[in-house]
Amino acid sequence: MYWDREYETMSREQLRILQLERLKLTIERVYRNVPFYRQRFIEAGIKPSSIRTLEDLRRLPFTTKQDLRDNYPFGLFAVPMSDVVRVHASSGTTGKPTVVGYTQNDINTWAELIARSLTCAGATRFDVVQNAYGYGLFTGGLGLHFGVERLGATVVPVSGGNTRRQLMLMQDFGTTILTCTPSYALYMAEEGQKMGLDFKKLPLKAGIFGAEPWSERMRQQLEEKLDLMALDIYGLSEIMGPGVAMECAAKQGMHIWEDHFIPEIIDPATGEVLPPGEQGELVITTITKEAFPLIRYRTRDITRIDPEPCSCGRTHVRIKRITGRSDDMLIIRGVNVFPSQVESVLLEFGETEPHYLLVVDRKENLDSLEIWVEVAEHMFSDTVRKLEDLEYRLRERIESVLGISARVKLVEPNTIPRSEGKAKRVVDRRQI
Ligand code: ADP
Ligand code: K
Ligand code: ZN
Repeated sequence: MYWDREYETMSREQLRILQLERLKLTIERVYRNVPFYRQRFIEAGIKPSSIRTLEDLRRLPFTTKQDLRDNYPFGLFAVPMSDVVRVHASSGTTGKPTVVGYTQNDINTWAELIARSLTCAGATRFDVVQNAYGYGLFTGGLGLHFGVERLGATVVPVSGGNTRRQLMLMQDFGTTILTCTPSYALYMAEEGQKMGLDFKKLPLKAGIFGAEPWSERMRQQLEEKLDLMALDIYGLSEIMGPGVAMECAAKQGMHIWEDHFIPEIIDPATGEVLPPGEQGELVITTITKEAFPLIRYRTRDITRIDPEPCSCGRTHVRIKRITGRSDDMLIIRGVNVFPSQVESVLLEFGETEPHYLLVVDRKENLDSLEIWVEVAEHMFSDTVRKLEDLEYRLRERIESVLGISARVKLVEPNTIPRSEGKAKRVVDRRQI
């Protein structure tokens, strides 16, 4: 029932003692090894010895995605590169990704936390886990992968896409647990239905879905169509990757693994820490990471903390479903997309007007992205060939910068509605 009973059910009192001990070590480590943090702490008049209680955490400055970008690629690493055994990366805001690193101990911790998370879904070494999160620089695929192996279950590293093959393997290998984005799971369910597949006859028992926001309505649909228990998993590369928090069978929010992470909820406008239970931006401090510790990292994810004891017996607090973002990041097919990335591509080309619009939609549970771009009048009087050529080049470039495919639609000047205040760059038609 638990992967790590001692830590998962530790008393709140003991947990706080452990957190403080680990926090102090982390603060000492970053002060010693990361010039960025030493500088920040000195500016704030803080020495490692100033941190005496958990409440003292509030005195430390936040770390933001911008700080990661300013220190691209390895500037915030707290160990020499010879101790870094892996890097991952996720979208940055201007085309440069956010790079994160792991020591061997970090990889071990991650595998442990995934094994813990899988156990929340009832997984054991007898399970066959079809891992349809993307493999590669993104943390989803490899993150889950190592945890499944740690648990001793069988991992099928199929990665995302190729739905027919997914469905074939699911039947042939007797997949019992499916891991992917919730929208892709729904898409698979519907493709399966079309092919006449009866999911009730398959041994599927749980789905571990995350990397994008979803809803209770989607949970119901997934559970009905796939005939499994659908659970939410949360994470972000900066903090570790998937498995920072995981829902248990009580389905009342995701236990955030507090022996490794300290969560806070702040008012995104003022930075004030909010009282327990209030909704705001999630801020996380890592307290065991070696290669890439983060102090008070602003996730930009909006949620709230539920401190009530859970019926499963785990003592770690739960975060509720992520209801939105406090920045303009979009999540399309699980991939983080910033409108400013599209803008930077358009600037590179110089053949377009500075007016563009991202139209995001979801058809048959598959996200689509269409980018409308205004081009100069004369482009339309030129040969069609020229327009098609520009469309093609833009599409290729956007695909390589965003990491997902998009349709590019070139439109005449003044087609895209102008707004008085802040330009409206996104139309999101998805309903989840
Ligand atoms: P991942 O590979 O886990 O998606 P990224 O770093 O690419 O990691 O993306 C992290 C972001 O994805 C989070 O900050 C959050 O906005 C979103 N995300 C991850 N898991 C969930 C979830 N279960 N529900 C809602 N959003 C999520
Ligand atoms: K994501
Ligand atoms: Zn629980």
